[in-house]
Formats: sequence, structure tokens, C-alpha cells
Amino acid sequence: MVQYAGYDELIKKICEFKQDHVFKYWNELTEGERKSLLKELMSVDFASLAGLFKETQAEAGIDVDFGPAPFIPRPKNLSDTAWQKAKAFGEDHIKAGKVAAFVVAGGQGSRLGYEGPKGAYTMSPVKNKSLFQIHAEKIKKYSMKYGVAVPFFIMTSDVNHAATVAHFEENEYFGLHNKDVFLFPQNMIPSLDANGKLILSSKNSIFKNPDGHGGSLTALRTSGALEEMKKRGIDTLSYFQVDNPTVNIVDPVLIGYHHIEQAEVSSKALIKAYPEEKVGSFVRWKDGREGVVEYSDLPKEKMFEKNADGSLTYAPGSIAIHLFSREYIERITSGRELSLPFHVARKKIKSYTPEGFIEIDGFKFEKFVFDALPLAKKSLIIECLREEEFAPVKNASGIDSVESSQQLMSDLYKSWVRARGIVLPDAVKVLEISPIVAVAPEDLPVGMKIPAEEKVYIG
Ligand code: UD2
Repeated sequence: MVQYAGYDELIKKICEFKQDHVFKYWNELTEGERKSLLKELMSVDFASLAGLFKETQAEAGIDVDFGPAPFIPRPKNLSDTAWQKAKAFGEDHIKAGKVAAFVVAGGQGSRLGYEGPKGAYTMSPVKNKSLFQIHAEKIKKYSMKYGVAVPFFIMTSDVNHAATVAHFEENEYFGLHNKDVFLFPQNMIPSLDANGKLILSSKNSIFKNPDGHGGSLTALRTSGALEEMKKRGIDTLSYFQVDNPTVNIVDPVLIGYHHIEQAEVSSKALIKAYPEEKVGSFVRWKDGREGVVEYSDLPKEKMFEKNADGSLTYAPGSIAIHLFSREYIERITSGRELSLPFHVARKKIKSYTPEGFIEIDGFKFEKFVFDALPLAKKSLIIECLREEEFAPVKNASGIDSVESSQQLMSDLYKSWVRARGIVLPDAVKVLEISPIVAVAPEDLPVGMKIPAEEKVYIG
């Protein structure tokens, strides 16, 4: 057994949990390296990890005693009284400076073949702006439109924090004041190999993965972000994912409904295009709690279940757009670590050997943000349209790819132009409108001229 003054208890525990292989290279480590390994191991919750590994060996099951959750359908005619009332309420709320934007951006662009923060991936159809630039420019536009700063909270992870900060600094925060942009990393959790052992990522460190977007609620507290919001009088946080360039980040209608209905969490739903679409389903359990069941957990019979009119029973899909009340996050994280369940993903993981890395089978553990939804005293869901708010960039090609996202963006901008009665020359194949010009059709100046070129950027 290795020895190190002051760490006897820890070393004993590591041996008891049969994880002492982490000391394999102990004799080759410098004093500093030994200390850093021990410090890292100090933060590991060995008992919880053992419990998580046990779960990987059992057949995981979820409570399937649920039906579809009710939602507020999007009216055919947007002059609908309730819709307009919500919009007006929401606009006043934004103008009062009570809304902040929050993006979860702890992931890398690996699936796109890009080894950097996913948010720094450049993809807009004409200008090739990064996802972060698109989001930041929208937030700048909201600030201009509503005459108030909309603070931008960005959750990164240890894997990409430094590169994300650099992306914002190099680009001068895309026109935002840096005092209104808050970047903070989420927590990390060790991964395990197929036998439940910690995995070495070097001679003196263990492999960890970000703890999932469900870790964001705890990270908001531990990073001081919640405190900052309170200081600024923010009561509503608009949560979204970094990979969706058409997200309507600050939506007065959703904000209005959220407050009028006194919800703690409000979410956007779109009608699934087909039963197996890779979005979560909104459900209501027998005891009245509402939440989301991920597509991979939805039992097949429910996935394909149909209503009498032939529509899918579980049609409303979650696109990971939520409004959280600040007080709700404060309440559920008041014990500091919000105990949401961990979901297990079987992954190939790079394990250190002195001859180089080898890929092994392992388990990564992640929390999902939507598991916090059932903790809300009141939640609501409103329908939105795919073509207006959902163009995810997940894959290098095919479904939810860069190409499909660019097409959706261009189509959306063209629809804004038409809605405004602006002439769109036939020659225009691809159109991009800078968020600084418009985040909604009504922002476009009537009488605007669009050049008859194949690719047009309005900026
Ligand atoms: C998510 C949803 C799915 C649907 C879809 C819409 C889950 C489990 N699934 O699927 O139901 O709504 O999105 O696009 O939520 N992230 C972090 N830290 C982490 C892990 C993820 O910040 O530790 C961020 C990541 O940068 C990205 C977002 O969370 O912005 C989504 O992550 P994903 O790509 O793993 O989610 P996906 O596409 O499987």
C-alpha cells in the first residue's frame, strides 16, 4: 500500500473500494505529481461511484405509469387574445430587466469532426459565424430592442472552458459588454471501465466526464451565478442548448405565460415529425408530476401509440428550451448538490498506458436537466414550430446536420422577408440575416431591398 503523510485515510478508503490500481505509476511520480493525484482522488465519492456501477449491472427501468402531458397549442391565428396578452406581459418583463439567457455549452464538437467547444463551431449559411456568435448577437439585439441589458450565462466544462473564454475574448464578446457575460465550468464526474474501475488519463490523473446538463442547476449556484442574478434583479432564466442556432432565446410569449400561470418551469414543445425522432417526450405521471422521458427510454408501444384521429399520443417533443424561475433553482439547489439521477452511457474511453492511449469500453454518468422538471410545483408547456425554433447541429451529415441546419436557417429568414412583404428575388438561394438586424420578422425594415444574388447576407 502506498504511503503519504496526511492522506492515510484516503489511501485506506481507495484500497477498500479496490481502486488502488490508480497508484500503478506511483514510483515514477514526482512529489508534485503524487500530491496532485491524491488531491484529485480526494474529491471522488467512492461510495456513490460503487453504487452507480452496481446500477450499470442491473436492468435499468423507469416509471412508465404515465400519459402524455397537456400543453398549450400554438394558435393558428397569433392575434389570439391569450397569446397576445402573454406576449405583452413578457415584453414588459424583459424591459424591466428581469430576464437572463443561459446556454449549456459543456460539450465538444467531436461528432462534427471539430475538436473544440461546440459553440465555437462555425456554421451559419453565408457568413460562417460560430454558434456562440449567433447566440451573442441575438442577445445584443434583445438588449437593443428592449432597452435593457440581458445578461448571458454560459456553462462550459473543464474540457472546453479555456477555449470558450478565448473564443469570446478574441472576438470582443461579439459586441456584448463583458460585464454582462458570465462563463463558468460545470462539475466533472469520474468514468468507470467495464469492471467498475477508475480509468487513468495520465500517470497521475483519472478520466472524468462533464456531469451532464443536469449539473447546470448546481453549477449555477456553486459558481455564484444565482447570486449575481439576484443582485441584478433577474427572476427568470431562459435555458437553451448551444447547438440550436434558431432558438428564440428571449421569447416574450413563453415568458408571459410562465408568469401569468405562475409556473416555476416552462418548456417549449414541438410536434414530433415521426415516432422515433430523437427528442424527449413530455409526460405526466399518475401522481400529477410532469417531466420528460428521453426517446431512448420511451417504451416502444408508447412511442408508436396513436390517438383516435391518427396523431401520435406522445407527439409533443422536448427541444430542451426551458424557462426556470430563479427562486425555483435556489429552492431545489438549497442543499447545494441537487440530487438528480445519473443516466449511464456506454462509451469508448481513452485509457492511458505508457505506450500510448488505448480505447476501452467504459461507462460515463450524466445528469439530465429535465429530471428537475417534476420538482416544480407548477410547470407548463407551450407548442412551438420546428421551422421557427429548432435547427440542431448534431451530426456531420444527414439528419440534424450542419447542412440541414443551414437550410432551416435560410428558409426561416426567407419566411421573415415574405411575412414583411419584402421582395425576395428568385435568384436568392441562400439567405442569412444578422441577428443584429432582426430576431423576428417585425424587426426587418419594410421596403428593404434584397440583392438578386445566389447567397445574400443582410447585416
Ligand atoms: C438533447 C435531449 C433531447 C432533445 C435534444 C434536442 C437530453 C438527454 N436529450 O439530446 O431530448 O431535447 O437535445 O436537441 O437532454 N451539455 C453540457 N454538459 C454536459 C452534457 C451536455 O453542457 O455534460 C450540453 C451540450 O453542450 C449541448 C446540450 O447539452 O448544448 C445537449 O447535449 P447532447 O448533445 O448530449 O443532447 P442530445 O442531442 O443527445
